[in-house]
Amino acid sequence: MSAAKPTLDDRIAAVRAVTEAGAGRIPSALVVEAQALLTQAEARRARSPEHTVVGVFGATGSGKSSLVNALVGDEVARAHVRRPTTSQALAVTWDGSGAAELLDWLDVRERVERTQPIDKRASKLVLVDLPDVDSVEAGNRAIAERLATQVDALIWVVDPQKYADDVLHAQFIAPHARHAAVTLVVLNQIDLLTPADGKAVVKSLQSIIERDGLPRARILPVSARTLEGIDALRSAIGDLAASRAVRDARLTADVQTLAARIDDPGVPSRLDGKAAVRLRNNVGIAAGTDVVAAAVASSYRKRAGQATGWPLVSWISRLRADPLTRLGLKPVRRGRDRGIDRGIDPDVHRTSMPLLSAGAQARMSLAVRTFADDAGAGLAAPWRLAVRTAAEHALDALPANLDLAIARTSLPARGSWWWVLVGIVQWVAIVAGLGGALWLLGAALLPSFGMPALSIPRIETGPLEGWAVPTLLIIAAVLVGVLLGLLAGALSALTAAGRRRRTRTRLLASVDEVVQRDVVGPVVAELDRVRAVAAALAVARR
Ligand SMILES: Nc1nc2c(ncn2[C@@H]2O[C@H](COP(=O)(O)OP(=O)(O)OP(=O)(O)O)[C@@H](O)[C@H]2O)c(=O)[nH]1
Ligand SMILES: [Mg+2]
Repeated sequence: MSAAKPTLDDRIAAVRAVTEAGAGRIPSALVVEAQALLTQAEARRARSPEHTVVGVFGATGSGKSSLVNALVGDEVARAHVRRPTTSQALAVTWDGSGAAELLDWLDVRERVERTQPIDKRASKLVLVDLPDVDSVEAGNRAIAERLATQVDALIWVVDPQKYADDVLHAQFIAPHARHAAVTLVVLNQIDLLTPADGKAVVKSLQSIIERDGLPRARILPVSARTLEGIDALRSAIGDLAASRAVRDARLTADVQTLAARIDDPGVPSRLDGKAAVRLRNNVGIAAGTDVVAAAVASSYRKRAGQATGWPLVSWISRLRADPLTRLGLKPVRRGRDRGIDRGIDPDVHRTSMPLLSAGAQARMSLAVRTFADDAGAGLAAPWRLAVRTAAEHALDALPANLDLAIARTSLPARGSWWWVLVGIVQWVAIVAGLGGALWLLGAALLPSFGMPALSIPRIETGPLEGWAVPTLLIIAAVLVGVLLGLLAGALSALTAAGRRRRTRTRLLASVDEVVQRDVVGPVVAELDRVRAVAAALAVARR
């Protein structure tokens, strides 16, 4: 950990970050408390930062009001044997009207002003006498409890009879243990004890206070009646008033206490690239990337067959619908370029791929949930849930978005340059074959119509010696047609396989874009939130 402690400003900023990034993930009651604390911190810091408000708290009859009078050296507060006596907070100031706004905010109406500070460093002190914290009067208790959360420093006043009172310690002193640095514990009425008893009570009180969680809190034995120990108390209050850190210490402790009550979100595991690739592949399969890739390949083979097959039979395959058209991915003619048109109005041009089957839908959900759960492993339950929700949120729109992405992907559906060549050769062969046939037919039939006979030349040398040229023409035409058909078929199968791979790659890239935007992005954002909250909590707690 770095050496420098965070400033109060850092801590307040951290709490703000926690409430903002943690909303919906941190129990809302805690968020509300944090917001209230921020409001309070801002309010206190905006008012008289040079004043130190010290509140005098304790059970009824412990002598709070008497103590305030003893400190001030004047009867400013009403002390009485009647219980409870004080029912309103009373502030003593030594600073004219300087603290008025602060006292308005504290809602302390009764105010008295004196000119002689109780300690030379205490001119900016605001000493507040309070009603009893454990009062039978609910109103008294409420005032004391409220001010205990607002004052900069606390003085707990106990007396020899009730110094060990359980309720006082458990319900009032212990909950403010975090404020030990700005807390004084005063054992009043020591005039009622022998010096030896006084020592024993201080010792006993010390151990109780330690148990309350304030091991270093100072215990000051005093008597408001005989004024024993009052100077030491004045000087201790002077220490508090002189320290600029006191006001910050109180708010710092409040921030620390609150931050400690907020559960750690946990440490997000690093999102590994393989998980995103698995997600993309599974979502891609569910969305039909393989189906489209297969359709691109078979569309290519079909059109290649039409263009390069033996023309006398290849027309038959025209009767079959193009596999891409069947998916709503239409190969369109643009100039000489046969390809899938890009930038078709996406609202009009949708693929007519069947809506996701139940199986595909299940596969997609499983892929998304697995990804989210892997990403959220290591997080506390509410954060794991938030990661899952972020990913699941995408599931509603995912099929439509993927459909659109697939429809918009430019597919390698163009024909090949060699189709035309092969097509021309096929037709030349047909014409040559037909020529040979007509030749033979003419030679056979013309004499019977009284026309001059057609001569039929024959090959005179070589292995084909004796074969009639028209016959050879026919045989060559058929051979060329069949062989060329076979060759073109093999070539188109090879090309189609390549197209299939390329289609798959392109579609997966499109799917990846959607998956990154709809699923990975929100999950990463949630993990960033976790890190932000964890870091802010660490600052607020330190
Ligand atoms: N012997 C003795 N009596 C004290 C001392 N301090 C206060 N008393 C008496 O204790 C009684 C209660 O004193 P208060 O000052 O009114 O007590 P408080 O804590 O302000 O009481 P509430 O306002 O009711 O909460 C009074 O009768 C005081 O005279 C002290 O140091 N020694
Ligand atoms: Mg009183």
